[in-house]
Amino acid sequence: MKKIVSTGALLVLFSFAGASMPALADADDIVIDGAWARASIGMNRPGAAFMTIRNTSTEPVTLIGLSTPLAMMPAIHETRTSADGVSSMTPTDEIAIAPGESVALEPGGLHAMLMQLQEPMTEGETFPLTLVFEDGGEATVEVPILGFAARGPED
Ligand SMILES: [Cu+2]
Repeated sequence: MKKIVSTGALLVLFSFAGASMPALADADDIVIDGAWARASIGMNRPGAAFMTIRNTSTEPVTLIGLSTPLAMMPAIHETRTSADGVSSMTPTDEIAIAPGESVALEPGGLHAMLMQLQEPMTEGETFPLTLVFEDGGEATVEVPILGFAARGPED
């Protein structure tokens, strides 16, 4: 996991000012495990990324968005399969994660949909994906791109 955003200095300022500001969710509170994505066939179809997001803080956090230089329109989606076996994807505006809990983004469920790819997703490469939280905190993970047929993260 790569820590890019740190709000530590900011928090010190707030505490000196005596503001009763809750701690921002940041790379220290959010642990991202097992991130992976599948290689794409060209750029016309969206890609998808998967991971487990763990909230190690004592406050609930809410994931509200994604950003990555790889895709113009990244979004959180959920795949649902109806009783008659038809799967469909719907955008999910937010994912609340309770203190100490984790949420799995995995094939057939929640996933990071990467729409409008800016370049093909090539096996063996990685790309940064930033998770944006409701309180303004962010956590960035470097996502490895696995093969077309990958079904889970590499060990
Ligand atoms: Cu999707």
